[in-house]
Amino acid sequence: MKNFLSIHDVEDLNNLITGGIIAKRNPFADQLLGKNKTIGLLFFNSSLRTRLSTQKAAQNLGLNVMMMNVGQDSWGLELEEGVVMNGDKAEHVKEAAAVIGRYCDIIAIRSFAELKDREKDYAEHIFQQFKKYSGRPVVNLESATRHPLQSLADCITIEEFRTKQRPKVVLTWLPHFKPLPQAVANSFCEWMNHMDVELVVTHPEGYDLAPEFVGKAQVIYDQKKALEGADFVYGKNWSSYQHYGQVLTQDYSWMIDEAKMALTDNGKFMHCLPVRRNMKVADEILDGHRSLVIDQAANREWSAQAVLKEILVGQLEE
Ligand code: AN0
Ligand code: CP
Repeated sequence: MKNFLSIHDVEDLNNLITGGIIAKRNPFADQLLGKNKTIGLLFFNSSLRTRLSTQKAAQNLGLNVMMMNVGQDSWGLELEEGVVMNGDKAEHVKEAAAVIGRYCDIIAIRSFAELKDREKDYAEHIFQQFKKYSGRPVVNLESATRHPLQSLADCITIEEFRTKQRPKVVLTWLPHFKPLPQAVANSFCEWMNHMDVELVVTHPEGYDLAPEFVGKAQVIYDQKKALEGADFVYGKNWSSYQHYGQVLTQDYSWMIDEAKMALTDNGKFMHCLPVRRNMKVADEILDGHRSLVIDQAANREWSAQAVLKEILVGQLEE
């Protein structure tokens, strides 16, 4: 593997999932693979899981880790090409990426959607710039449109907890008053489309995700109908894609509680975290036997380790 920006960089999904499960059983089997190499973790936005699990995975592989909150620890980065830099950004991404590329063997980046200009967000400009100007492999720690390390951890979790060959997986929109990106939902759909599952997506009208991510999933606007017989219920809020970045409704009747989960087939509840309790999901679910959210978060370490291992192996073969 060269870069890890989306599922399109994955050669064999089953191998990658197995790689995560093997890393979980024996975390230090490859502790010499990253020796004398350095990974840079660049955060343009907040993080708990991504930051700690990626650092841990890198350390398990023997990598040195450098971490930076871009714009807070460092200079603010200008991303537009050809502009007169007389604003608040002191450094251009062209120099910054090239310099970081000299210090690091792998560069991992978190940069959320701004939710103002859909075309701009969906072009994933900053990831392309870092790829181009650093000359190093780039790993997506959540971009404007995708969160592939989360999706891989979700695949590992479903693989571990499924009781059927072809489980029913329902992605449900949850209420929130703030506009959140579509990245986690997009990515989850994209990866589930490559798994042997029956995928259903449910949300209020106006919240349809981009068709290229929905793929062959069935879209049902009636949440209760969608939940019937589900084995896994994956909750996430996202803002509108059509009316880009807008909160069209804050319909709190979309919250997941035990009455909703009772419609499932002994279904498990999944969420990438962080989650707002009793607004998106009731305490009784998060504190009960149905919740897989901590197992999912734990699997972030193994998804990151599987991906970093493939990139390091790829560098050895160059
Ligand atoms: C982010 C999002 O929705 O994309 C990160 C999730 C992993 N969530 C929030 O901003 C609350
Ligand atoms: N799920 C996830 O990516 O969490 P953080 O935003 O805390 O990294």
